[in-house]
Amino acid sequence: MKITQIEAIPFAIPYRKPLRFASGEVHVADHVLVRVHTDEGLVGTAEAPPRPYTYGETQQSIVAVIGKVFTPQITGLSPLERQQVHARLDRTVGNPTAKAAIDMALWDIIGQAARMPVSELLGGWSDAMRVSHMVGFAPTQEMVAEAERIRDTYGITTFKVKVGRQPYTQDVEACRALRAALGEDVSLYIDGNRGWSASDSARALRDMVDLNLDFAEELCPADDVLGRRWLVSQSTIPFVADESVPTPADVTRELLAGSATAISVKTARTGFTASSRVVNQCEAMGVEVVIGNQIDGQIGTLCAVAFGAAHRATTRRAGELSNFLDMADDLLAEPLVISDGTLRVRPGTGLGLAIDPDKLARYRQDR
Ligand code: MUC
Ligand code: MG
Repeated sequence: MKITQIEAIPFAIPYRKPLRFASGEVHVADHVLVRVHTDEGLVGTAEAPPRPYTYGETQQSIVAVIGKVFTPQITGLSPLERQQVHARLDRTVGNPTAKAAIDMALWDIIGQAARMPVSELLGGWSDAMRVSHMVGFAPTQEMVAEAERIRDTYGITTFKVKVGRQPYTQDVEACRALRAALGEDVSLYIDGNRGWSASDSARALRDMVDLNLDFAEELCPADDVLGRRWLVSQSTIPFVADESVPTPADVTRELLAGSATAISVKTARTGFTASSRVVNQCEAMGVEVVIGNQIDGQIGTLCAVAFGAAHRATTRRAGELSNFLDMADDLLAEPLVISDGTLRVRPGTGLGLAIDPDKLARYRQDR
């Protein structure tokens, strides 16, 4: 079987409610649908979400690098020649979500060819994950109301609270109000998207010590090298690296440097192949992992749960799998459903992704 063509289709679906966080905000899911075609008629599907404030990619850059660079490099290879594929893609630096989408679409083809679910090929640990919901910036009472609505509607009991605003005390107040409203049985953790200085992060953690937070993620930039190590060395909870670890090598570097003590694994940026390496590295070093969300749509979320459910290490904590709930629509023919705080892997061969052609025609930006 040979790769014959890769489609990179830009589409745009508005958010009902924008997500705001310290490094940016999202109003429209302006993603790229990636479809890898083969000479045997199998088609693998995934999506790439441009996050310029995190990786520098844009919707146009993803379409361009796939069309002009990656397609000619891997056309003619078999989807099973994964080491060859990655050696060729890695001749180009950066472009993580474009590479990850191709990787996941190739796994979708491999699953279909083997007539096996990709999640079972990846590890087969379980068929579902508990879901963690991200609460973005808003006035405190709106953040509380949002978390209560998500808990009451979907049974979700783990929340990642976006922090990193100035002054830091408004985020402390929001976290305190969330803990008071939701009670002790709910899991809470925070993500600063590099918004605070190391010293404000230390003050905020001290002020929230009684809130029983599970994790603190990217409170200050890893590029504030010594400040970040100083902060992590005094944190009493695991300190998660997210945007500072876009590659497996970055994971090693940040852990060995003492700049992080846990890792966010995002299939949107490391696909399935490199995400497996990250999880293996972390397990070997005794470091906790969390399945993160790149503000994925339903296609990306289905990829994230297929990977997260497949591994023992990634099912220990709830995975961030609910950002799609805020989108006005999506491309999947059969929408994802979160119930009892859980999202199931889609049964069937490959990733079990079917695109609604009418929705794709409505939302695509290239016609
Ligand atoms: C997150 O965990 O940070 C926001 C920016 C980004 O790169 O990912 C999202 C969520
Ligand atoms: Mg993060």
